[in-house]
Amino acid sequence: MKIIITSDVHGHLDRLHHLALVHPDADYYLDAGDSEGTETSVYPFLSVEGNNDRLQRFPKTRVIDAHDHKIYMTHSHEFYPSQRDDGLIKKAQRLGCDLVIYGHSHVPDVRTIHGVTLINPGSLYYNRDRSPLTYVILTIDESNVKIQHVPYR
Ligand SMILES: [Mn+2]
Repeated sequence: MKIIITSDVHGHLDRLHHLALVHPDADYYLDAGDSEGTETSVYPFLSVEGNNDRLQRFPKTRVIDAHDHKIYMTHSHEFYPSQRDDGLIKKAQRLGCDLVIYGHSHVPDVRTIHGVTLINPGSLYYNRDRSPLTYVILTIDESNVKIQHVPYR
């Protein structure tokens, strides 16, 4: 199973459409919010509501089944930065999810804490740590979860 993950596109919807063209074989296209688009204009991506999404109310969270894994996706702006990890992990555990996709920080991240893997793809608009624009290719097969941060362009 192949899943393309983006976040914080902030209106550059052409970049989402470009990634969908580059990866036509993905099973899911997931966006962690602040697309500033609409459900139609971000298609084929499924997005969640970020603090800058004003055109349309996206769902605040999504839970996606992926093989033997379960993904919890949220933009995460409701958490104070210092409490974000804890909050995301507790919510994921309550929902029975072992993978979390979050955005908002504009910093690429992947860490596993208490059996829950937190994934932030970074932003397709700008990354606060000045790293290149990034997205994630998540590959899930029988026994393996692979998380690759990929530079955009
Ligand atoms: Mn945000």
